[in-house]
Amino acid sequence: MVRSEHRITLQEYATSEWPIQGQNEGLDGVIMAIADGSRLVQQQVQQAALVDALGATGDTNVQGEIVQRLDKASSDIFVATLSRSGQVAAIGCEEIERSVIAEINTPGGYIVLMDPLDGSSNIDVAVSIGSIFGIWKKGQGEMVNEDSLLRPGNQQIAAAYVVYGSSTVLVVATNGKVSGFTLDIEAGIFSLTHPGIKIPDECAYYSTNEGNNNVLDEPTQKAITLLRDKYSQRYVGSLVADFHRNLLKGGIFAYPADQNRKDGRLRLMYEANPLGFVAEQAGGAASTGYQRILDIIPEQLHQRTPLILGNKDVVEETVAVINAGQKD
Ligand code: AFP
Repeated sequence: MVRSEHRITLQEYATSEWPIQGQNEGLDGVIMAIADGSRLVQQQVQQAALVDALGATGDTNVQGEIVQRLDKASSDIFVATLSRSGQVAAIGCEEIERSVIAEINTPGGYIVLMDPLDGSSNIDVAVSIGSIFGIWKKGQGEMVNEDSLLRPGNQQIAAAYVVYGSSTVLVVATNGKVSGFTLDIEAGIFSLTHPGIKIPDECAYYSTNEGNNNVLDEPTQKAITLLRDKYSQRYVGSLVADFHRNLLKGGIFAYPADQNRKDGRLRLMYEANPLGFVAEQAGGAASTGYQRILDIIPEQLHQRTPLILGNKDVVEETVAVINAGQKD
C-alpha cells in the first residue's frame, strides 16, 4: 500500500506541543506511556480469541461487575507503562478498588484516572472497545494520598482515549486542542491523522440505550423522544466508541439517571470527566442533566454519574427539556 506524505508522529508532536510554554513538563512522557500501553492492549485485543484470553476472570470489580480477562490484562499493562514513565504520582483505575500511589512521592508529576478497557461486554464479540484517561497535575511538592485523586474534572490538564476498532485511534485533548493519531500496526507508530478536532455544528446522531426508556422519568423520556424525532440512532454500547463517532460526525450520547440507576450508570472520574474534557475542548458539552460534569466535586473514586455528552447546543436543549419537566 502506498503511503501518503510524511505524517507527524505522536513522538514528534508530543515533543513540540507538550509541554506547553514550559508548563506541563513531563506530560509528553505520560501521553507516550498511554500510547505504549495501548499498542500492547491493541495486540491483546486482536489476538485474544487465538491465545485463549477471552472470557471472565471469575472475579467482580468494585462496582460488582464481572471482570473480563482483558480488563485485568489492560489494567496491568497501563499501570506498568504509566509507572515506568516516572511522571505519574498516582493512578486510579476502574479495575482497582484503591488508588495506586507511586513508591517515591516525586515533587512534580501527574495523577491519572483510567478505565483501561471500556466496553467489556463487547470484548468477546469483536465490537469496538477502548481505554479512557483523565490527567491531573499535582501541586509542586504535594504529597499524594488516596484523597488526592478526588479532584473535579475542571482541574484536568489533559485527557485521552483510545478506540480499538477497525483502526486503533488515540485522541488527546489539552487546553483548546484535540488531536487524533492512528496506529500503524506494522510499524508500531501513532501518526497525526486528525488535527484540530472540533465537533461538527450539525448533530447527526443520538446514542442512548432505548431499552431503558420505561424506567426514565417523564421529562427525560420527553427529551429522548425529541432526539429520536430529529436524529439517527447509533449505539455501540462502548461509551468510548459512541463518543468517538459523535465527536467526528456530530452527535449526542445520553445515559441519564433512571429508576434503576438513580446515580446513573457511568463512572465520573474515569469515563465522564475525561470525555467531558475532550468534548469541551472540541467545542462540545457534558452535563448530568442538571450540572456541568466537570464542576462535580467528587466524593468517591468509583462514583457514578448520569451523562449527557456531545454537541453543545443539543446537550443544552436536552438539559433544558429535562429541567423544564422537573419544574412542571
Ligand atoms: P461494560 O464495560 O460493562 O461493557 O460497560 C460499558 C459501559 O460502561 C459504557 O462503555 C457503555 O456506554 C455503557 O456501559 C453501556 O451500558 P448498557 O449496556 O446499560 O447500555
